[in-house]
Amino acid sequence: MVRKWFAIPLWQRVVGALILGVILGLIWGPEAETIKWIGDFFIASIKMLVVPLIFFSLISGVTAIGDLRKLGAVGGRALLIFLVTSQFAVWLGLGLGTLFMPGVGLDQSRIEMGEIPEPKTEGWREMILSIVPQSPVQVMADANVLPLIVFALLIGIGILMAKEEGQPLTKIFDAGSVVMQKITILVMELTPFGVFALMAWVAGTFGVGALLALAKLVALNYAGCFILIGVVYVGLLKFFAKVPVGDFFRGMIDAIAVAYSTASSSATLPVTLRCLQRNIGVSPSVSSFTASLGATINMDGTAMYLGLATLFGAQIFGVQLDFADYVMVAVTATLGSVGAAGIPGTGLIMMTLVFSSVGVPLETIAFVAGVDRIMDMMRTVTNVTSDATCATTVAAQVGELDRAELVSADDV
Ligand code: DAS
Repeated sequence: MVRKWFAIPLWQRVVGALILGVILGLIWGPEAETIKWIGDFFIASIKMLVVPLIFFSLISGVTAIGDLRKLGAVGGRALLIFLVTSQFAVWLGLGLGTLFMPGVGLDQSRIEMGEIPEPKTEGWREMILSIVPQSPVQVMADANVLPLIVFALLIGIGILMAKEEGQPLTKIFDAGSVVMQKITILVMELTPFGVFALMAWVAGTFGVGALLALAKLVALNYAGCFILIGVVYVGLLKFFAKVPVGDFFRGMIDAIAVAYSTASSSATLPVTLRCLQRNIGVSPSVSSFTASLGATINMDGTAMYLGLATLFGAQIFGVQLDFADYVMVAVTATLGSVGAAGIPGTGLIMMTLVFSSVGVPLETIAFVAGVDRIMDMMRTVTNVTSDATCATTVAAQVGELDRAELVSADDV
C-alpha cells in the first residue's frame, strides 16, 4: 500500500488531495476546522526550512555564479522583470476595476463586515532601513526574509572577493545547501496531507454566501491573476526563456498547489526552489537568488489586486479618482509589495497603505476581509508563478538553465 502511494508522482497526489479537500470541506462545513491543525503542521514544517534553505542555498548560489559581474547580470535582469511585471499588474488591476466597476450596485446587506488591520504606516525610509540586517541572528530568529537575503548576499560576495581564502567556507555552504534540499524533499512528502486539510478548512469555512455578495470582485481578482499568468508569464516563457510552457507548469504544479493552499509565498519557497531546480532545470545559484528575492519583493498578484480593490473602495464610497491618483496607486502598490512579507493576508494589510494615499476609506477593507483568503490564495499562486517565471527567464538568458531537466508530468 505504502509502496503504491509513493509510486504515484507527488504532483498527482497533491492535486488529488486539493480536490478531495474542497469536496470534503463543502460537505463537512465549518466543522472542517477540526483538521486544520494538519495543514498548520504542514505549513510549520515548510516554514522551518525557509531560513536555513535561503541562507545556505543563496550563499552557495552566489559563490557558484563565480564572479560579481555575472551576479550583477542575474540581479539586474531579475529586478527589471520584477519591475516591469508588477507595473503591468497594478495597471491591469486599475483597468479591470475601472472597466467592470465591482463596487457599483453592491448588496451591502449580505456582506459580513470584517476587521480593519492596523494601517501600515512604514515610510520609504523605514522600509530601506528594515532591509539592513542589523542583527543577523535576530533576522534569522524572526525569519525576516529580506534582510536575511541581504546578509546572505553579502557573505556570498565576501567569499567571492576573498578568492582562495574563502574556499573552505564555499564547501561548507555547498554542503549545507545540498543537505537542506534533501530535507526539503522529505518535508514535501507531507504536502498531500497538508493541502488536503487546508483546502477542507477553506472550503468549509468561507461559505458560498459571502462569496456571492462579492462575486464580481472575487471573479475580477481571479481573472486578473489568470491574465497575468496566461499572457505575461506565458509570454516571457515562450519568447524570452523559450521553454515549453506545458512542461513548465507541470514542473511547477507542486509549488502552485502549495501556494494556493497555504496563501503564503514565503512558506511555498522551499517547494518553489525544489521544483525550479529538479523539474525545470534552473541552476541552484539563479533559482536561490531570484526565487528567494522574488518571494519577498515580487508580488504581481497582490499589486494587481491593490489596483482593483482601490477602484472597488472608491466606487462604494463615491470617491472620484483621477489619473494622478492612479499613478499614486501604482507607486504605493509597488513600494508596498517590496516591503511586504509573503504571508497570508499581506494584500489586506497593504490596502491600508494604498487606500490612504488616494483617500479611499479604510472601511473598504472590512467589506472584503471575509473573503480575502479565497482571493489571497490565487494572488499567491500568481506571485509564486511570477517568481518561477522570472528565475527561468533569467537562467535561460545567462546560460544557467539545464533544458534536459525540463521533464514531463510523469517524472515530477
Ligand atoms: N499571501 C501573499 C503571498 O504570500 C499574497 C497576498 O496577500 O496578496 O504572496
